[in-house]
Amino acid sequence: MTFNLNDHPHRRYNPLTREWVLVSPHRTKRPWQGQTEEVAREEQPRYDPQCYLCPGNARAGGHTNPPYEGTFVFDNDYAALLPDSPAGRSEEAGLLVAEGERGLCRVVCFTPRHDLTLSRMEAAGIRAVVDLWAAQYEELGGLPFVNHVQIFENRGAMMGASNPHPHGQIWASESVPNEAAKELSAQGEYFDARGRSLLGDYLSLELERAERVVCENAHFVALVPFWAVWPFETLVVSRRHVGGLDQLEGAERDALADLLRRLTTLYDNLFRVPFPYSMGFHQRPTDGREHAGSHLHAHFYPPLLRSATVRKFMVGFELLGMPQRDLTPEQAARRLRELPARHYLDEV
Ligand code: H2U
Ligand code: ZN
Repeated sequence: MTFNLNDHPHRRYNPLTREWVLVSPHRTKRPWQGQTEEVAREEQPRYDPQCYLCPGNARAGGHTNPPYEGTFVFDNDYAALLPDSPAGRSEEAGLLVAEGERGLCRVVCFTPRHDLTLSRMEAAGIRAVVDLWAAQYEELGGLPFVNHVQIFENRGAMMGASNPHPHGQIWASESVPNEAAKELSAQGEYFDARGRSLLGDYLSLELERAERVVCENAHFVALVPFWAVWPFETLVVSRRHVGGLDQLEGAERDALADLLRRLTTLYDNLFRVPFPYSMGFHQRPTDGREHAGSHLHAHFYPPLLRSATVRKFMVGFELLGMPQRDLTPEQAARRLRELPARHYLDEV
């Protein structure tokens, strides 16, 4: 028997995090009698008087949202990081180590419409969100104590989103968080050794092979990475090697908006439900250093596995050993790629 990736258990290397994922393609047909999930399918109203994100409504702590008409950003009323907390460090025997961490948390409303999602917004509306993300990255990253800006969206109750109103979060911190730090050091070492972007080279390979590409346009590509952990995980990569959203030209920002709309539409169409996920951007740190190897990208981590009711869990071997998947990244990419481009809710 000769080893092949479609039939035999193997592990795949993630050059961004330098970690491995176990792939067990022979196992996709196993039965499921465990927990099933409920994805909310009911239609939302355009305005919800109970929603703390809708225009004009009350939030926690006595704040009232303005009657905003486009995007809207505010300081998180329950921020995990605070700008004025004291600096400091404690250490005992190299085993009890702690450091003060300053920062800021914000909430971003994508649109005043309570009933929309990125997948169902107009391209111009998503472009406004891209512009806001870029401006926030610059503003927060420009603060002297902020060295990293994490922009993300939790979508769907299954992923911990507290509200269906289309929104995301931004956490700006003093230190570079673990996931970003791992990817940054791998990209930096690759760039120092070869003078090229790790993700740029990876993207060229994927475009040549095409089997893991989901959708693309003139400036961005969405693909299921060779080392994906989540069943329908994707990576969105800019064709041009830039370090952050702030460095994107107008046409590239439009292209990112287009790609986000198309990708999230494919996701919704997969099981014909508002597809839950956590997504977020990795950009260069804002510590004033160059970070020449850092290449702008977004990760989408969706939990659903084979239907709207069966999700992947990260337990057992995955918690104690390493992540594992059954469906191959190639199968996942093909399924997403072959879905209709039109959103299922817009069918006539
Ligand atoms: P999530 O849906 O991803 O949890 O984001 C919503 C955020 O909104 C959450 O972090 C904040 C929560 O702290 N929030 C406010 O800032 N004000 C409120 O009145 C309610 C929720
Ligand atoms: Zn709302």
